[in-house]
Amino acid sequence: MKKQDQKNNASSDKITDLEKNKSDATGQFLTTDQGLKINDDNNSLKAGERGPSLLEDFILREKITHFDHERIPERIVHARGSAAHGVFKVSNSMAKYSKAGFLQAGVETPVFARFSTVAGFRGSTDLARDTRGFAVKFYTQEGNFDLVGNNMPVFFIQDASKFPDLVHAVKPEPHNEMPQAASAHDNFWDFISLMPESMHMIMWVMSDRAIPRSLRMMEGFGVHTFRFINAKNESHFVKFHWKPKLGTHAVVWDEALKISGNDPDFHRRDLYEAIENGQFPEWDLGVQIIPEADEHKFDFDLLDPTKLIPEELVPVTIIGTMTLNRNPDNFFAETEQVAFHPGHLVPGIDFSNDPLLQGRLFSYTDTQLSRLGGPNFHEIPINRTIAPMHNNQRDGHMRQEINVGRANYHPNSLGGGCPFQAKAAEGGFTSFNERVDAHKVRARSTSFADHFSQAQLFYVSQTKTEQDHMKSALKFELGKVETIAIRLRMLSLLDIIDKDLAKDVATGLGLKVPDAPEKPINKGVGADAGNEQEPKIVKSTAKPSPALSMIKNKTNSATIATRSVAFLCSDGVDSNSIDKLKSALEKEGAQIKIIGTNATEIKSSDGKMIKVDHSLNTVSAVLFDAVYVPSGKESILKLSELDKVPEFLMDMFKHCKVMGFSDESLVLLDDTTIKKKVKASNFAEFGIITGDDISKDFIASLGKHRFWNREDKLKN
Ligand code: HDE
Repeated sequence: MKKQDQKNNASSDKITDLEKNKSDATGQFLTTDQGLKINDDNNSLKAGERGPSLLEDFILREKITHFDHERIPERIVHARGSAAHGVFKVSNSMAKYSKAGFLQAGVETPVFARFSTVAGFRGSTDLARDTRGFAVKFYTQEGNFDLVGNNMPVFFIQDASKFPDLVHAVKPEPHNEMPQAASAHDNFWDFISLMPESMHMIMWVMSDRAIPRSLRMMEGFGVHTFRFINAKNESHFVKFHWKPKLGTHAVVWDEALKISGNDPDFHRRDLYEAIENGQFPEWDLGVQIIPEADEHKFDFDLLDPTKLIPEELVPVTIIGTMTLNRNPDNFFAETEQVAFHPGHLVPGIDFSNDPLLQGRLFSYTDTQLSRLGGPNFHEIPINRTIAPMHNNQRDGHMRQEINVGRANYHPNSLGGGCPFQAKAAEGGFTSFNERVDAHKVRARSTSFADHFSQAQLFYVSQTKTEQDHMKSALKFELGKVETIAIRLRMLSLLDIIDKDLAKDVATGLGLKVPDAPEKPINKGVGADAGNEQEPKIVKSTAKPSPALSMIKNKTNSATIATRSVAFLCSDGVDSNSIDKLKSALEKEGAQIKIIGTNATEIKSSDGKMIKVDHSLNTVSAVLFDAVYVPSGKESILKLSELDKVPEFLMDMFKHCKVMGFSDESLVLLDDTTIKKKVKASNFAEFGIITGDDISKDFIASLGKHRFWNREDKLKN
């Protein structure tokens, strides 16, 4: 099947709905916006060939005016995103818990998923250390349901009122607009060091979760507690989880920095190419289900978005699978104009009182008014529901719909009472009938006061390798902070989480953990007497949760599908040595990239012409998951003459990726320090696979993804 065919095969009710807005210029005349055929698109109208342009040139004016207005404001957060169409199919009916039509047995629902970084501008690098947005619009038969989540299950703050402060602090500093797409600066850490509630999220952001290998290899989380409501109007609390079929994987920081220079579109390209190649990314959607009666059973508050429920405590029940199978046709029309909103609900799902979620319910419509220019953004094709849509909302900027009839109010008799309200039995949405009996207060529940237990839980759940990466991340981030008092405040907070962590970071910064932290660390919330809280410092009794560690996580897939392997070659390469490993890897779904010393073709020792995917001088090791150097005397000699080859191999080694050599090509290691670090007899244990028949071992090693044992050998 041709790639293009695969792409076009992926259809759905939503794709059909979008068809009516598509425009294809193939075989058509060039026209103005008014449909007037244009005779000359290369020259403006002038008074004589060398004379001034004429104001009368309505064709030039139209073209330039449109161009002048091509940009809309980028999203204030999550500006840089990549998206794809797909389908969600239920494998396990939720009927017992939710009456939502799209959660019932066998139902298939079109979706549009957008992944994003948070802090960077639209043109910033994909590999910033940052949280990733994970937003999915389900075009259900009952209206749009948006699950607007992140790739981390908790958040920095507990109350919506702190969101503008958080975002101001993390964005480039206002006086000089630096740094771009980075949290490593004084403003961010100043704010964080005064907000102990952010400590759990900080542990996540300092972990490798913040530098994913691929958007296809990230978990997703709804973060807040939601409710499922069943046909009997019974409520269960739920937490949403997306589990990638390819496992959850990350890169290392040095790699992230280098990818940002080599290919700032690394994640966007990876998602796009996987879909174009027919290697459709998939995620299982699951929920942790908590009966209403268990609301207060936990030692944290279900409404507190800085807490997660360990999966070992409440397992994730899988509902079905999302497959992304089609790239957008037009980035602006779809990826840029899509408008998500946690308040886009369907019957069977409802909110909890999480104060962060409650604030979001206001923000998402409000922001679209300035970003998309008015109240009719629901009419933009990518946002349009495939369910019937009728109401008495009218007019406004750029209204597309031509509402017929006289009555634009309810109740009416002139329109026969239409459109009708729907009873619950007819699918009308009713909010969960929760009893609320309270005083109006500006306050935070004392059940939100423990900011450290789950930060500890996350830290102790990580392997030593992962903890080391977190320490390095903190040393990097705080090392960029110029104000010593901020660094010290952070060390005091880290000290509460883990003494060794704080000490190690302090040593890296050339400082000492303060004996007595500045008191109070934060005057808590609320300014009035009696309304203040000191953060509660709980002694750690955290039992590690293996699900929180990417390395320990048993469900992390060993598949090598879509992993990319660089074959370093030049003229004179032994084509057999390429073919053997190539066909074995391709059978497992891996991607082979021939990296040649020139940009087009190389000639093998037996005279075959081999197409080059990339020339060595346009790529770097960080863009691939593994390297293999095939046999061929002449090829190896040419490679040995290039300075880039040892650098390529050293990066592969440093980033703990699988390396394969034939007996002949192993000589290329002589120009690196690798043999000094690992004895040849131990190569296999360190992911260096050698010999003339390495397919089996190479594939098994690639399935382990990284050989972290190399990190002990590295000196930075
Ligand atoms: Fe958002 N967030 N957010 N957020 N958020 C936006 O809406 C906001 C929060 C998330 O691909 C904005 O359309 C407030 C948590 C994603 O288009 C804005 C608060 C989570 C996306 C906004 C939060 C998210 C956004 C900017 C605290 C994870 C990108 C543009 C009360 C559960 C969606 C836009 C896309 C985008 C506000 C906190 C996820 C300004 C006020 C927690 C994935 O409305």
